[in-house]
Amino acid sequence: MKTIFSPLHAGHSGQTELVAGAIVPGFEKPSRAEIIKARVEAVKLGPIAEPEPHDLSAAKRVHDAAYIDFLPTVWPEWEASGRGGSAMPFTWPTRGLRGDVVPKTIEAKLGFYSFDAGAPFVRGTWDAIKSSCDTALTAARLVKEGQRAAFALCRPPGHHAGSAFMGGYCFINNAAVAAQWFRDQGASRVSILDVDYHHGNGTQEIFYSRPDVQVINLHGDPMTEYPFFLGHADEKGAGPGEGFNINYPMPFGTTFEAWNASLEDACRKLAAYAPDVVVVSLGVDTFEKDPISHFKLVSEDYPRIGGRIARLGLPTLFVMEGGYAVDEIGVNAVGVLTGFEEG
Ligand code: SP5
Ligand code: ZN
Repeated sequence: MKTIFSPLHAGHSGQTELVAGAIVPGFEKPSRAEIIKARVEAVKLGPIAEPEPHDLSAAKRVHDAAYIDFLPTVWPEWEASGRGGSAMPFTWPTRGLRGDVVPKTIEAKLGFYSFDAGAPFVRGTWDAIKSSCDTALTAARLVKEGQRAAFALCRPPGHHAGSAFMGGYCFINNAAVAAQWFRDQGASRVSILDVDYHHGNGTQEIFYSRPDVQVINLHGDPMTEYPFFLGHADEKGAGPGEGFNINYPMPFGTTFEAWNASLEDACRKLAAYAPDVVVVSLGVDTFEKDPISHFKLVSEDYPRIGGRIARLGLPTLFVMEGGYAVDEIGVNAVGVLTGFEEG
């Protein structure tokens, strides 16, 4: 399958994040994408091409226009104000505060448009965000034009970004933008299968009331795992979307055997929905050595995941999400893709 990759991701570099009370180097770093790209080349998965630029109208189909228009202003405004480090918020309009008035000061605007401090900006961040979204849309077009599958090697990732919020290393929800683009191109139904370790809270929020995009998530139980405030099994969709959001929260220590039982159930529900296309939010932070996660998958498991997805027999867009065990990220992520091609 073809891979779409943009070198502009690399400008989103040197960010810091707040973990356990300390400002530390970001886990979501450029080497992640470079190592996956090197593995795509090493196993000869297929050609690698750069994304075509798109305007922001596709992103605005799933995100508030004001939120998207805010993103390119963050770094220039942060820098012009004399602030240093990475641009990130430290205050949020939580319950009881005014969430309907956009303040004027940059860190307050960041708080208004985020759910955590986990989506820091540096100088190259906006260009990386834009190129990551373009990567998903360019790969989506390959699938729309008849390829069985394509790999959007997106960085930064997207599944924690909601209609008007960033967080968790995510700014634009690349998978959601692609799913909506497929709908706008004539697909009747689209399924998003999110296998990242963390719940795709942004994706769920975007499509929660819609029957035309099925959202399925396999993830760490939000009672004990980030992002904590969404992803429970009783969240099944609202109104016309009821029944089209499916969550499989799992405990710390989950091994492939138990995880795969969830995948099997997910694939049965996905097949019953009979979508025209599948968008896979591909995170490999389920890996046993992931530094911020608590599942126990091993490298040999990833091709089996790809093989199961292939047996759905549907056009498939893979969109890169998380995975922080950098040494093995290429083997694991590309393992899913080679497993798909052999499946
Ligand atoms: C796309 C994606 O995978 N985003 C994940 C964002 C996770 N951010 C919260 C990280 C919390 C880490 N806490 C454990 C630190 C262990 N040293
Ligand atoms: Zn993740």
